Amino acid sequence: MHDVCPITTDGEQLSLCFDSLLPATSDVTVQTFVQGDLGSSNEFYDVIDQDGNNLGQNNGGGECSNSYDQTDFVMTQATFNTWVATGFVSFIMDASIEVNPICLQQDVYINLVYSTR
Ligand SMILES: [Ca+2]
Ligand SMILES: [Ca+2]
Repeated sequence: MHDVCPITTDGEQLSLCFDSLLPATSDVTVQTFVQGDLGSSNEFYDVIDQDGNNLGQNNGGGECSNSYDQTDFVMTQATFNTWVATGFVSFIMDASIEVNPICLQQDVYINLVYSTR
């Protein structure tokens, strides 16, 4: 359950939106995956939730590595279900300005992992 979102400009903010989600019966693991221009300490993505909270960074992966680096965050069932009730759940993967579109494979995606019953 994910869309791959390519980065096309320096430091781009990539929006990832999920709809038609079932409410959670557990806390939710937000699995973020990144690949691309991420070889330096100043090259990373901030992960922003739809209330504008910064969940943390995914700064993993090598320079133009063609495999994804995964960083997980956890959000509470209650918060998640508040968002589901609005009809969608969205995140922003906010690239630092040092992340440039210079690699062959340079994109991000998010998986949401939780129980529904
Ligand atoms: Ca780099
Ligand atoms: Ca760079």
